[in-house]
Amino acid sequence: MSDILRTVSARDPGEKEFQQAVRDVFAAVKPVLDRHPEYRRNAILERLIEPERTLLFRVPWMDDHGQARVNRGFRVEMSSAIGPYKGGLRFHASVNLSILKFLAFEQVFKNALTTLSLGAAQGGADFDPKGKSDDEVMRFCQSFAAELFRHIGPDTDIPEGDIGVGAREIGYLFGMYKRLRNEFTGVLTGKSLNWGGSLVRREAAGYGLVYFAAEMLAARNQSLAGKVCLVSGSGNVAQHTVEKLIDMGAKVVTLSDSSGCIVDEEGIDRGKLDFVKRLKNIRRARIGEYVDKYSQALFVEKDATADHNPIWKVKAECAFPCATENEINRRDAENLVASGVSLVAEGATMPATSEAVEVFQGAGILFAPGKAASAGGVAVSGLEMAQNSMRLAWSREEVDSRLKMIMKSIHRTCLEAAEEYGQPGSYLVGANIAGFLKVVNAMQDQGLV
Ligand code: NDP
Ligand code: 2IT
Repeated sequence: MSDILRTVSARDPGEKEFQQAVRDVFAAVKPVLDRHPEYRRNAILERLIEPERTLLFRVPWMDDHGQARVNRGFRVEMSSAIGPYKGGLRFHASVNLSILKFLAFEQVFKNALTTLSLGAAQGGADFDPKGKSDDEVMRFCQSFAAELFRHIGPDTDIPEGDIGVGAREIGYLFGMYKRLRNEFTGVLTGKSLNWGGSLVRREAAGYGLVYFAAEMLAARNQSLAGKVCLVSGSGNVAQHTVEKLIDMGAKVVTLSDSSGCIVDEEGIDRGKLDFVKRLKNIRRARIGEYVDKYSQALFVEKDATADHNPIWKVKAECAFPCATENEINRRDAENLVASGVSLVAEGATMPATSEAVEVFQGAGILFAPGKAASAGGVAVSGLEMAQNSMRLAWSREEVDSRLKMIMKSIHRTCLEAAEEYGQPGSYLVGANIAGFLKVVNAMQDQGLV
């Protein structure tokens, strides 16, 4: 296995996020590799780390001042072993090939856990939607779709949103796809409800995360009721995590964005959450405005030079990181443990560094990796695809009950795989092994492709 890790760092030396994801997954699946020497002959690991196809393209667009601009667009089609390529599109200034390869690699195992037939991809652009007008966002999306359209399709590759891509962007991308192809198909998920979107898709990642955490606690005869919870981020996943935590009787005391975090010891109730939704989804403003409205709360500005994030020092019992990768480092993990947190469930993709995860394991914290705990989003994308193929729309109750069943099933699958491979109770090991086996078995069946 160390040969593979050396290959990754020699071939793609600058891709630190991708290397981190590969190292973490392969370390967790080591017991499977030991049992299956035949994987080596078939170059299973070598194939898993090489995307089936990587698209890199120019995205020219005109800003509101009549100035032409150029961004880089990407789509990393990682694996079609168990279904068509499926995964998000991220628009953020930090987007590069390493980040998209890591996200696409994680998506392989996450999608395998959903119980549905979904391959894996991830794409996006180094376009920063912050401060852009609606018209600029539309022109950018149209230019992006004018190239992406030739590579995607309802049975080939079905993108969805991720950071910086929500219903507005999916709408503009879909409009251009439809125009170029002259067909109305379920080629994108996360669509608005009146033209093919699924009920509960917007809520799915956050709701699913909370359903998963509730299962973890139920397995120990506990519940979320009355638990003090930390949530980071304030976008799609964070908002719906808070919403479901409130439903379950928990008390959420934090939120954040890239400018800092807010701490509200009284708890974020439904009214405050509605304010946050308007603030972030409509006005697209900064989280600090929360304290202008709710003056008992505290805003702590982000300090890029600090070695820790103050959000993870707030006293609580459960933590749900829902912003971005590597937002919890070793020091943050130690702070979480010291302040009494006993459950960490990842809503974001790889929010904890490898060192942070080691701290959680060492302290005996209940830890759920994002590929299991935040699989509810892509799972409901799969349900949106199913509804689109049938030209039907299921009720909210139908989709929500399927989501609950899927999260329960992922939870059970993780525990069974962990048990079988001698690490009972480890969601980290169980999630990686179960996802890995599903994909690798399909690869074995389909020959050397
Ligand atoms: P959104 O764009 O809706 O929200 C992202 C949030 O994270 C914002 O509050 C944003 O702050 C904050 N954020 C982004 N980058 C940084 C950064 N570098 N430092 C600090 N804060 C940051 O995205 P989502 O909620 O959709 O995605 C959040 C995470 O969840 C990602 O890791 C994504 O991969 C994962 N995920 C998403 C799913 C989905 O269906 N959308 C499903 C499963 C997982 P600001 O507003 O300042 O940019
Ligand atoms: O990280 C994720 O799972 C997503 N951004 C959602 C992907 C999808 O295709 O629904």
